[in-house]
Amino acid sequence: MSGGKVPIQVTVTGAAGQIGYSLLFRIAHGDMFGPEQPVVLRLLEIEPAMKALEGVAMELDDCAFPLLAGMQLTHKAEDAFEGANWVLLVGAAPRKQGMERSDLLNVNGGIFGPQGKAIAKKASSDVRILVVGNPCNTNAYIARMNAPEIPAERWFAMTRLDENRARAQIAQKAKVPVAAVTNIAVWGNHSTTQYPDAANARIAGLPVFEVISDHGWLKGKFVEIVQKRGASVIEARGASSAASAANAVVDSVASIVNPTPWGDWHSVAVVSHGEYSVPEWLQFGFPVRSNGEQWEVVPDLHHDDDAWKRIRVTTQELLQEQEMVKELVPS
Ligand code: NAX
Repeated sequence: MSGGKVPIQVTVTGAAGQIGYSLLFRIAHGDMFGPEQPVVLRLLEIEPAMKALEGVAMELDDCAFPLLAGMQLTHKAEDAFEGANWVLLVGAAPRKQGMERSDLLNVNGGIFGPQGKAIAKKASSDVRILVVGNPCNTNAYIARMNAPEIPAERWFAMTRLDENRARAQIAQKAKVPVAAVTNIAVWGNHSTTQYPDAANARIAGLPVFEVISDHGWLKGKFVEIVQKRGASVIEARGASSAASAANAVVDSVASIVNPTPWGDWHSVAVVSHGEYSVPEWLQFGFPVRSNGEQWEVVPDLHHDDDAWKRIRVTTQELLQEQEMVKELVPS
């Protein structure tokens, strides 16, 4: 039971979408902030989707979740962000046929710039934001740059689904339980240039390369499977990853607000302060550990030449994206 705790105000955008349909129920059940912590869900949708959102809210009511202390449904961004402690930016414009990456970036920039401003104006002074809507690294960069009042360290973009995908692949290859696989870092962009790093990962405390003898697989096929997993799910399911994405949102936030188990780390894209020679201000996927209040990029991990090459490729892609949206970012 909630034990008289003040509810956490959680804003979710794109709340009537497919990720929302899994995510809201997980949050209201207590999976994100724990079984003692009540939450208020502040749900933002575009106007045409409000009726669908009302249906989702009816289902949330019908779950009678003890931790769900209230819901607010709106199509007005400023109302949705009012007093928010956590903002989960899931809603985004989908990529349509024939759309270039630059078109997608510009359409979404039109959403994330104003949302950044509205968060800065309305959210709680301790607000933290996780961007899920794609292209999530650059959308986070756009929103963050439009909200200079909010410390840059409070902005996150989601690479956790990639981490979880990598964990499952390594566990299956090594024939061990997923819980034995730790220290997975996903470097760079949440895109097909991302670098899921098996070289620094561990199985029951041992380097993955000592446990899995097929190093060709670890350096080649494994990376490709993780990079293209989203497309494989679409091909099989006819729709993009939703429940697994919602699960990764829950994991991402829980890993930021709780101390990281000793020696481990998790993947999330954060503002670069030049770690591993990544240009400053990019929203870059790094291995991160948290003490529950603050986080840091895990320092001093070793990379071989191949890994550095991959990290440079994904960095280059993010720099190109940044260049494509420069008009959407105040100078
Ligand atoms: P859906 O298209 O099912 O839902 C998106 C919802 O956002 C829709 O209901 C739409 O009405 C709403 N929306 C659009 N513009 C909005 C705005 N300005 N304000 C509020 N709501 C708005 O997509 P879904 O499958 O839920 O995916 C959502 C986003 O997550 C997409 O951009 C998708 O690409 C991205 N993903 C990111 C992942 C990651 O790992 N970072 C993985 C999963 C997913 O692909």
